[in-house]
Amino acid sequence: MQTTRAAKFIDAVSHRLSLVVAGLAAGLLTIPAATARDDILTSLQSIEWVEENRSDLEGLLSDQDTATAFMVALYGDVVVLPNVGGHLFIDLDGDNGLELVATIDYSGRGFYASVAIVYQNGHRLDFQEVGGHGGNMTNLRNSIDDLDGDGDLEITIPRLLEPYQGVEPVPIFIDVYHWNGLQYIVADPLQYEDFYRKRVLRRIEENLDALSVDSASVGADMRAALIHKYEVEQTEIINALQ
Ligand SMILES: [Ca+2]
Ligand SMILES: [Ca+2]
Repeated sequence: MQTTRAAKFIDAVSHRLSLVVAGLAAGLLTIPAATARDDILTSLQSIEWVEENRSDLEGLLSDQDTATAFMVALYGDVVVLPNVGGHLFIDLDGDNGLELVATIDYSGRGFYASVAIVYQNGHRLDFQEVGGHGGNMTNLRNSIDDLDGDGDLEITIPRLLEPYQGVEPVPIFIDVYHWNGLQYIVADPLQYEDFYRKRVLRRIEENLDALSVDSASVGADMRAALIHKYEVEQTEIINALQ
């Protein structure tokens, strides 16, 4: 019964989306109309977010535009509209229920610094946002991993340690966000010491080693800026693990 109802919703939305896509192709629309946004939200509220429905869920949010339209409808009246970069349905806590994770840009310039996590709660969709400290997330899939092997997935989000200045590389700190039973919160780095020491710190040290050799492929100014970046990152991690 529920599947039939869901299928009807999907048909209705598919039809609506095909009009939107046609509009986009014709250059007539930049974002789906409000009614289409509400249809996407209604459809996603009406379908059970489980592994068995993954293809339907992914069909409803088939690209960046539909994912953005969904988030705009979900957030409701907000002053600054979210733009979705990457998104995926994934079971974060191993209960067979899928969650939606999406990178969000608020600048309009493609800085995906925030991560939205959407959970199904009966017919309601709850959401929270984490991060938002300036680091740009370019690969969402690589930012989700079970870092401590307890079955729950952590989300890693870069945080800028210094403000952007032109084209110079900026030092970042990778924050780990983990599930506390109610929501995702930033973790104490000491709880993920292996991740920081064996993965993050090791990579920084490899980069510093490579930069210690004068290389023709990197100009002197860039080399100095990169060494500064990695040294700041190295210090920050060592301090955080004390
Ligand atoms: Ca789940
Ligand atoms: Ca974990």
